[in-house]
Amino acid sequence: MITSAPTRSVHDPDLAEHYLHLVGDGDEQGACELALSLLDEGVPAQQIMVDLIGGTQGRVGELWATNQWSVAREHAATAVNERVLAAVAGQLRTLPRRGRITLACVDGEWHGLPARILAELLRMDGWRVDFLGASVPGPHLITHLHQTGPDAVALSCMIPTRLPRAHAAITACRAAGIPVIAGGRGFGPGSRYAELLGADAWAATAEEAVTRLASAWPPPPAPEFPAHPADVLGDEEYTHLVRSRPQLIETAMRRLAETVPAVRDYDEQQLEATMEDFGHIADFLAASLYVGEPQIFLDFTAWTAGVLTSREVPVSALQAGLRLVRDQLIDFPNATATLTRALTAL
Ligand code: B12
Repeated sequence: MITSAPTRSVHDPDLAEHYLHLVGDGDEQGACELALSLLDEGVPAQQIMVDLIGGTQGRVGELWATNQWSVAREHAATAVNERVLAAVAGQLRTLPRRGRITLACVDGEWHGLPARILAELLRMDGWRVDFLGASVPGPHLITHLHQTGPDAVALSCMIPTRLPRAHAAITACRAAGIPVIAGGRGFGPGSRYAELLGADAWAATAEEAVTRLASAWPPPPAPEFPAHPADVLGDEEYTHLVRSRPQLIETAMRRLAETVPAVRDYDEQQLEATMEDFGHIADFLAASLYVGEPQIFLDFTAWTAGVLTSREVPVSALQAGLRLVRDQLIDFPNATATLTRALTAL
């Protein structure tokens, strides 16, 4: 029985640093012990999950992005964080007293931990949660809904490239008569694209989602919007870009080798990474056209420039790549204008 206030706080920078060190060292046992001792002391489980585990996960990714940690170290640290989350959740006993909720990451969305944190917070608040995990294809999600009949679907989208798939999932859930709460950074600042894509509700954080679902659920039916999605979203330019993606990348790779001779000496791994980068350019541009928000693409290019710089790749390489893509899209004014804005900003 805890009688006094906890002596430690997850907001203490030294404690956060110590936990990051354990996670970065792959010290699963040490990290679990620290988190469980905080829980024993009376630190609320929500704080451990959101602030300590979630906050550390953000730092792990930043260390990867700035090339201070390898992908392998990031993956190992993410695995430790997932394990700690499960260990803390395993200590809690709550009986379902609200409804049933399905929680899934949209198709192609591999950032699974933020949704997992939300799942645990909802369980603690008395929901029966069906957590479907990362990258759930739309048709499988709908089959699951028909089998379980939940009161709500919570959809997580952390990268805007998945917004078209998120839109398809939201539309299908609503057609099945189940209201959708959307969240995750992919839905933009203040979850602004969630509303545009027809979600019934949205929340910026897991705590906000818990409050929203506890106080006013189900929400009043949202107006059917857009009445004819194809008229507003996913216009001709988006459709062209998605259809021509393989050809666009292939041509850009060929022309890159012609204009930057060093590319001819790339090994297989470097060629693969370059192709992947062209894929990201195409995907972020497509999402930007789909939603009609150039900012999605500008954020992506600014972030990519930072990632490349910390790996000693000159920004001129990204600029060359953007020009090679733009050259192939001259008949598409929105795509061209967005690429030009990104080039100017770089
Ligand atoms: C760790 C990480 C990764 C790991 C993921 C490991 C894993 N298994 O989860 C790896 C290295 C694999 C990765 C890969 C990529 N990543 Co990444 N990643 C991150 C990072 C650093 C942390 C993500 C995280 O877990 N945060 C911790 C959580 C707890 O934070 P949070 O967002 O506050 O979470 C809350 C809310 O989002 C909300 N929430 C989440 N889901 C839901 C759902 C509902 C319904 C509700 C209501 C609320 C809600 O509740 C959460 C808890 O409060 C972020 C940047 C960041 N600082 O967050 C980038 C980030 C998400 N990644 C990004 C990118 C670009 C990528 C890649 C494309 C990189 C690449 N070039 O390959 C790939 C794409 C992979 C894919 N297809 O999904 C970008 C997204 C771009 C953008 N928004 O414009 C980000 C934002 C980095 C950036 N630009 O600064 N990534």
